[in-house]
Amino acid sequence: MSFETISVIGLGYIGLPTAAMFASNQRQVIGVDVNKHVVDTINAGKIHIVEPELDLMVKEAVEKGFLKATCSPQSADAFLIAVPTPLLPADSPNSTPQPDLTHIQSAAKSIAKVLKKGDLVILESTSPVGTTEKMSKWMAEVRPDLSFPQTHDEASDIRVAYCPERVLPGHVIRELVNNDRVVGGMTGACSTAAIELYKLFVEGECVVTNARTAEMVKLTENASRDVSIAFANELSIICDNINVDVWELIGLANRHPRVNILQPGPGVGGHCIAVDPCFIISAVPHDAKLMATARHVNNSKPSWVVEKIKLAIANILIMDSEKTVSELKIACYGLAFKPNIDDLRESPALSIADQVIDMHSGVVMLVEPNISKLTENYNDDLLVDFDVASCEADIHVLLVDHTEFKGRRPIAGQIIDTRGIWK
Ligand code: SAJ
Repeated sequence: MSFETISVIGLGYIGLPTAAMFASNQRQVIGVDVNKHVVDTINAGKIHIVEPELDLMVKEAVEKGFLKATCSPQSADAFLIAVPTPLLPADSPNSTPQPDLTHIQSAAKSIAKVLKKGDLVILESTSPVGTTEKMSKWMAEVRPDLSFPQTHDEASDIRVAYCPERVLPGHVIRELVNNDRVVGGMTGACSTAAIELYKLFVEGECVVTNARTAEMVKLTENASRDVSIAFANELSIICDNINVDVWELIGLANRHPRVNILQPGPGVGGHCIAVDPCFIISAVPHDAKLMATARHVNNSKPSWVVEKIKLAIANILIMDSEKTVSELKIACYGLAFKPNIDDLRESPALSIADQVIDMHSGVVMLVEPNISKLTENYNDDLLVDFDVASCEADIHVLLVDHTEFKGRRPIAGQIIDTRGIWK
């Protein structure tokens, strides 16, 4: 089996680094994305996301002719699908949102047109259990002339596997190489082909299972982290009530050899931990009680932080009766969903900043060192430097523990530190 040409569908936070890894291993890589701006940016040797080392890898791969991007799929020996699987809006406030598989469906149908006998198709997008089987059926509907694993088992023309990505944003390149991979082929032959493909750059172990288990592994990893963070967030609320420093508490408890509590924060963000547990909960709502509660605890943390801000405003006004609300300046430090990245998706920090902008009649300042411009929904004046905010604001709300915020802190004003770095 040789994979001379590899196509990656979806050139986002996972697809683009994966495409760059294959290209830097001298394979011809065709990146496919529906967004023309993304395609043009990559073909110009540039990138549209922030990820250490990725810019140089893409530049070199494009210059050497190993990576090109296009809006429509072309023939290749292997296809990797890394498109988003967002959640659909919930039907009611109490129902769990359902996953939206339309991007996978349209990717599968579009690559089906260019498939040839012997090709390998791998789904990497985080997906509910059973999606790989559905994807294979969608491709079979378009190509009745080819055989697929669900009908022809080991003898199928097309090999299909689910292999979840597990890389941590900010460390993607290193983790793509070093992490172990779970390889869930629909048949043994599918797994063997997928391992051969990943071994082009993966130095971690490739562990074989079936597609359904591989899908559940990915969901389980992120649901487990969500539950652990919910425990830390609940502790932070309890500690605030009983006047105990939660960070000192966790540091001390973690000295126990079998205790490893995670860190509290303003809530859980990103496109994975805050989303993936819902893929389990929506499938088995009566059984996934702990996961549903964890989601509720983490989802309600931003509102708790906003209440803290309201309390700080009230306290200042009580202490200084000359002041009016509109004279108070509030600074929010950090908008990204976690430290040292520019990614605002599902960011609790951004949601808190939005609520502050909506509720506060005075000046609001946003400090986000990883972003030079906010979207058109925001006034350009909102984004200010750390030094301006830390000198001028009356209330300082630390939302993300970016490296730039460590080792310096505002000298005056009230501090609401959701990350425990300005203690
Ligand atoms: N967070 C806390 N406290 C913590 C750890 C995280 O509040 O102690 C918050 C972060 O601030 C952030 C959110 O959780 O808002 C998620 O951040 P994260 O660093 O836990 O995870 P992600 O979303 O960047 O990446 C996760 C990783 N999954 C696990 O660690 C199990 C990564 O390995 C996955 O590849 C990724 O999801 C994914 O793509 O699914």
